[in-house]
Amino acid sequence: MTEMKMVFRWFGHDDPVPLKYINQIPGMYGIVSALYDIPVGDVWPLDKITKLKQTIEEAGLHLEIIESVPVHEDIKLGHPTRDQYISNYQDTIRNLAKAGIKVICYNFMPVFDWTRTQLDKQLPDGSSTLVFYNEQLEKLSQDKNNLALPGWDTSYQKQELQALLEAYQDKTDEDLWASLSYFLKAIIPVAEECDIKMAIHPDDPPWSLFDLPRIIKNEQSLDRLISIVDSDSNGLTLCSGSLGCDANNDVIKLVKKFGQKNKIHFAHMRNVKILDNRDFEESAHYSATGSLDMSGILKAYADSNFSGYMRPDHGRMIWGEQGRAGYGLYDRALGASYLLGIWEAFTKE
Ligand SMILES: [Mn+2]
Repeated sequence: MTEMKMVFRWFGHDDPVPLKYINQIPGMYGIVSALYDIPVGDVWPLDKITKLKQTIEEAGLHLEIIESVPVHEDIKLGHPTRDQYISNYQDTIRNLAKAGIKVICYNFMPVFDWTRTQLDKQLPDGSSTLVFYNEQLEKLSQDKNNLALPGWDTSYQKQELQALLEAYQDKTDEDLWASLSYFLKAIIPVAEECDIKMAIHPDDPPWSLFDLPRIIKNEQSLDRLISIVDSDSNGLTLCSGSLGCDANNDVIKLVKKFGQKNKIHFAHMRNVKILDNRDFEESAHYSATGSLDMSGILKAYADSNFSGYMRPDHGRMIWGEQGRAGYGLYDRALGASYLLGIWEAFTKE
């Protein structure tokens, strides 16, 4: 029986968390990372992928999974230029396979691939976390010409962002589905050939923002996604925190259903505290601190003999740690240990 592999997200040499510290977390199998200096849409060069893998292996960890290979906006918009970008994406898949990569996480969210309204909300215990408050969102989006979202302020030039938002103005959810379908029909056969599993990340949060179309948000959309191309290579990153901040999504049910079908290649484990009015706060992994039944979710994975990759998703900032919001060492390490402890209890022969 192959076993679940626990991995930790690492952002490369700029990441304040050293690889050797990650390797000291008990039970840590590997790293999930990406090449962060390649412009979106370009082919990832094999030598750079190999170098990243070497760096990680020298620290005693594996690199078998990538998060993410970003999808160029022209592909999502269905522009004629998409064919070149898709061809580049196919070459990136081939290069990643040559370096021994097994799973590629990606998403299909227009413009912003995650949205929070504050990244350092102080909790009563002195830790800080990422939150989504609709009252803050309204303030942030009052002036659509000056949209400045926490975490996105340096990703786009103002005019570039404006042009992009305009390009999506008349795009519907069905248009985005058509673009996703076109993309999958082109890349899944290549992924199959290379024995790579594609794993789409759900929208975060799983509803539309700023009138942008958003389509990967619930059970029906996951059903529709896997029906576009029937292949083991066309699968999911099941993010408990992204799907779980919509109380209508039953994460345990989703894991059971798509786990049985062998469609979940990557499990993101994160707890979230759902508040009124669709507000939410990211909480510690421990079930009682949020709204999700984390051991129930792990039980569903264990029952489906899950043998893919799992990572503790975001963590709070605790013990005075400074760093990348959501991606400190301490709280994610606690999360990994908590998850591995429950996993052992469910799976030990
Ligand atoms: Mn996630």
